[in-house]
Amino acid sequence: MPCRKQTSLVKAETGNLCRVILLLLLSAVQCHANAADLLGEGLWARASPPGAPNGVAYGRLTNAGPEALEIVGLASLAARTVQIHETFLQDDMMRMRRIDPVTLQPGESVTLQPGGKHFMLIGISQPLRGGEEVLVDVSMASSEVVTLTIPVLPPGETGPEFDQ
Ligand SMILES: [Cu+2]
Repeated sequence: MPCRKQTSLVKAETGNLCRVILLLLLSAVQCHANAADLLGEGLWARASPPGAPNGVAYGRLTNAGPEALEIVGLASLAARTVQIHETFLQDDMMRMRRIDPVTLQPGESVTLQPGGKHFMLIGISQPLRGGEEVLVDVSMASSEVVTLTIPVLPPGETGPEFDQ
């Protein structure tokens, strides 16, 4: 609710015009797309087999705020490149392709789960081990960044399933 807090501050400062304008500017920046409005649920990463070049992670991302959020970039110290992929069938082969940037309207979610969309951690710097965590920075078009903390599950374990 940071937008509402800013609005009430503006009202309290009506005696000082400069202050009001400054607060309005701050309020406009914060309300445009509050990074905290991106909610990650049921996040998990697969433990990677020895020697695997890439890792994969899942979970649900929801825009819990009042403005559209555009995810324009992903990054992690754990991998050279992070992308959001979808899986599709072509000529009887499962293939994947990059789908970010992704725009989420207010209340909209994107669900990443095995067999479908996923975070692709390309060029992992070391194997993803169960019990560890991967941090993924998600950049918005507003240039705000949300850091997702993604636990790595032990081999063979999977995270929660979501209805699509
Ligand atoms: Cu992929």
